[in-house]
Amino acid sequence: MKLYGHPDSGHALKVKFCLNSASIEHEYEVIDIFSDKKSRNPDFLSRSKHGEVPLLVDDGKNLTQSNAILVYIAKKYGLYGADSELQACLEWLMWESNKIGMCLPQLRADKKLKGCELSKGAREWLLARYVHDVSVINNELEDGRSFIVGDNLTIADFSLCGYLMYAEEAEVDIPKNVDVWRDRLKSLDGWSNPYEMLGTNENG
Ligand SMILES: N[C@@H](CCC(=O)N[C@@H](CS)C(=O)NCC(=O)O)C(=O)O
Repeated sequence: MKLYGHPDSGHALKVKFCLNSASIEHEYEVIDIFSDKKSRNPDFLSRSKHGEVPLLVDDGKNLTQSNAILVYIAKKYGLYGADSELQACLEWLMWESNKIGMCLPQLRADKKLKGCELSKGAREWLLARYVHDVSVINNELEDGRSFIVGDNLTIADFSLCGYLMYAEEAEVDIPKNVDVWRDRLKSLDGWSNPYEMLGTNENG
C-alpha cells in the first residue's frame, strides 16, 4: 500500500492519520502540489485521476478522494465504523466535503499560501460559513460524546479533523467542544504534527 500526500494537504492528513492510527503498514511519498502538474512524478500522474493528493495505491487499485479512501480503508480492515456506523459516517463524510471542507481550507490558504489571498468580501463570506459549520460540530459534541458519531472513533472523525488540525493557521476561533475533541484525537497513537507526518518520504 502506498500513499501520496503533501504536508499542506488536510485531505492527505485525513488518510495518513487514519493509516497511522490503525498501524496499517504503508509507504508514503510527498508530491509537490505547488509544482506544475505536468512536472509531477509520472507514475503518480498516471494513477491519480485529477493529479491531486491524496492518492492511495493498493492491490493494483488507484484510490482518490480522501473521504472515499477513508471508506475503502474502513471496509477493507473492518475498522472505524465500517460495520455498525457506516451510514452515520457517510452522512458526515458527505457533509464535510461541502461544509467545513469547503471554507476552512480556503481560509487557511488565504493566511498561509502565497497567491491564495482572498478579497475582504470573500474572506467574510467564508468565515461566516466556517462559524456556522464549526458550530454544527460543536453542538453535536455538546452531549459529551467522545467522538463525532458516539463513543467510538470512526472515519468521520478523521474526515472532519483534516483541516481543523490546521485551524490556527486559518486564524479562526475554535469552539470549546471542538477543541476538546481535537485534543482527544491528538492523544491517539498515530498522531503527530502534520508537517512531520506528511513532510517526509517513508519506505513502508
Ligand atoms: N476532493 C479531494 C480534494 C483533493 C485536493 O484538493 N488535493 C489538493 C491538495 S489539498 C491537490 O492535490 N492540489 C494540487 C493540484 O490540484 O494541482 C479530496 O477529498 O481528496
